[in-house]
Amino acid sequence: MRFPNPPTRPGRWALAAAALAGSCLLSGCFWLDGPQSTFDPNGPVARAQLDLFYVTCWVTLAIFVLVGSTLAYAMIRFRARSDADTHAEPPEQHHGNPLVEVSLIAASVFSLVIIAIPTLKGVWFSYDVPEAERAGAYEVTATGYQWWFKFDYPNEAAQTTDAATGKPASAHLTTGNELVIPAGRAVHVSLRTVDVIHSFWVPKLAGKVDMVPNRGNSLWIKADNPGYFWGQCAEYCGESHAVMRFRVIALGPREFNDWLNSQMAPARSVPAAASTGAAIPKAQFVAYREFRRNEAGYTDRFDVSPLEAWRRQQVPNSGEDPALIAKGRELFGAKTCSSCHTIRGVDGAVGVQGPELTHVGARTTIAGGLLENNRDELHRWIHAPNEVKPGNKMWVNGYLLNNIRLTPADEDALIAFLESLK
Ligand code: HEC
Ligand SMILES: [Cu+2]
Repeated sequence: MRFPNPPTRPGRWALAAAALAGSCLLSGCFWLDGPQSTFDPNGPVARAQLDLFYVTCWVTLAIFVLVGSTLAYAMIRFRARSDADTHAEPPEQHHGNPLVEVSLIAASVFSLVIIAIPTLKGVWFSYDVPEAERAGAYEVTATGYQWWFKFDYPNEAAQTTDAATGKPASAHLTTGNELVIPAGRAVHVSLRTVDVIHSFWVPKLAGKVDMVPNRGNSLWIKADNPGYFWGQCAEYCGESHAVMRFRVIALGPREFNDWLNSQMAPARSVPAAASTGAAIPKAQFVAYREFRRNEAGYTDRFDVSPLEAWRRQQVPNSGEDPALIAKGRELFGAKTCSSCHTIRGVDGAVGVQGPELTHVGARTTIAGGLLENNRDELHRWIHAPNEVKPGNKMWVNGYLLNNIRLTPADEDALIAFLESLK
């Protein structure tokens, strides 16, 4: 039997392209500290998962090197060296070698066991807070909504007023889109959803766990140190899934307590006074730039040190205009914003369709972590939520259904009010 001529060798260009693609891939591996990188763990759960990843990686790398070098050896050693070789009869064929086969099976089983033991340990470890830390664990509940996260603190009371009687009452503390936790302490997070399946993922603290309707999943996280961590819904959940994000802010014990105390208080109320006029230059939004949908909005200042940005955000802004704020407070009811948003301490603002806004001014981001919480981005959001985040419920069930129309003056007032809610 004669063999046909071998196919032509891959061209030099193809080789060069493959080398280029390979080195691009490799160089990508050197930037491993991005805000959502799992290679830069900041807590024991994420670290355990990364260690497991490395075990798997090394075992498979060893297999790759073994198989790859055997293949390379066979290809080079037994290649056709001359035209006569190419057309020669194939050598005598063998079939089966019990020793080789049994040892290959044994080697595979061995590799799988090496991977399986730490995997099972890791599954157990990340499933629930370890026994030793359970007593001191902090409890929160995260609930997925299309397309934002609600965070409840079931053990923290928040001051509010009873809607029916107007008397002071208390509810548990609720926030949205930014989960503030104590650093250095295990936090047990119960996972819920009100609509479809979402997935809770803070890459630097722990792997993903799904939020499934009618199923009580949970996970635990622990931040080694105070820090600011990016989170993301990791299960496709509709139109704006890609921008369904959140933040986790871990604080030292004292700072965490201060934060809790300020959150429990009802919304900050700025005493009514005559307009200072100077606060907001009126034509501020005339030259408003166009954004593409889903385009994140952050200033450079924010990115450099988000935890510092978070701290700056806790303090009331200078140059507030009390009259403008008072007008915004009124518009919040008049424009039906209050039917979807709770602001403890503001009459009638008891809605629960949207994130709780009692202290929204003290958050660093809005709209599910898509936009930095500043005047421009607040404007961008309340001016045309649909242009920012397609299909979001504030637009569909609010602006469209309630026919909400805001004049530039309304927007100024609402923004001043929202920014005052520290
Ligand atoms: C139909 C219910 C509804 C109405 C009415 C409504 N909102 Fe919202 N709002 C939402 C929802 C839902 C979100 C979360 C959207 C998302 O991120 O996907 C939201 C988000 C927000 C946010 C960002 C909060 C955060 O932490 O991300 C602000 C600020 C806000 N709304 C202000 C307003 C104002 C001001 C009005 C009135 C002009 C208003 N909303 C009317 C439902 C509503
Ligand atoms: Cu989601």
